[in-house]
Amino acid sequence: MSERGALLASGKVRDVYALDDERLLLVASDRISTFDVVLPTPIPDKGRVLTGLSAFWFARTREIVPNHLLELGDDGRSTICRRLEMLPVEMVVRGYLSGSGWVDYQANGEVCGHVLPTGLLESQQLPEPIVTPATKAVEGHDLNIDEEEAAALCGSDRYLQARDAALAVYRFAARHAQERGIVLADTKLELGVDSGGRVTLADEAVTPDSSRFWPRDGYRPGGPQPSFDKQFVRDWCLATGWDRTYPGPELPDDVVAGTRARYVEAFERLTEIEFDAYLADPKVVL
Ligand code: Q0Z
Repeated sequence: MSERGALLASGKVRDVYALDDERLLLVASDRISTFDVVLPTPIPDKGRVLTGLSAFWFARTREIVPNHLLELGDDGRSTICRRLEMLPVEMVVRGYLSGSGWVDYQANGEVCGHVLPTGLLESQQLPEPIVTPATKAVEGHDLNIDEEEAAALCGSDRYLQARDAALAVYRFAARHAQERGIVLADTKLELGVDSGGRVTLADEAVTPDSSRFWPRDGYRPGGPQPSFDKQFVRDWCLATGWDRTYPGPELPDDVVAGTRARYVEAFERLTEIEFDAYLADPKVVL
């Protein structure tokens, strides 16, 4: 992998380049965001943890859903992907009641048109996972929509295929994570359509940046749960008196090291592969 191609899109913590008409290069940085602000201090290897986890899930779910992954880079933080026609909605799969799902449930007992049982607690497991689509807003914040609106935007047949694919990936990953001590509360998946018309999983898959990972030990519904990866850095930032606006505080070495250790622990628990083995040869996750 030598040519990067032209920058196609830039996110808060990663970039996508166009290699040619059929292929993209995704590069994950070590930047970390909290409360929607990118902090000035990177977390070493965070981009590698996320790229490795994503590739791990793509490799393990390829029989369930086709995906865009073509090649994992030797640097451990870049992937070459099949260029797709992306669906205009993100698929959030929720197995637990948290974040905007909890906010919406408290307001009217529904989440994106899914009528839920009464009396559920914050962070409680739902009777069944639900798909709550969202439109991609230009700057960060996504707008939750119901499945009828999503079907209108995607075409109903495509929407139903994408919904089934997203649910299947969530169920696989949530069970895998649960068995390894991590609750996968929810995950945001992006799907597209390949040149043959197949609905295909794209972007990053089931990483801490696109999902809520909670430690299974200490999970207790009835309030918010600590984030497996970011709680440490969030708590430290707030303890400085930071008001959650740009710019965020610079992180001291011990907070950087502690946060890195949590990302690496999530990687190792989920993949059962030593992170050092991934650094030596990223293809071990495939
Ligand atoms: C995903 C994004 C990122 C910023 C474009 N396989 C694909 N085919 C077509 N388009 C995409 C993909 Cl992955 C695509 N994004 C989201 C990724 C930085 C925005 F790394 N943009």
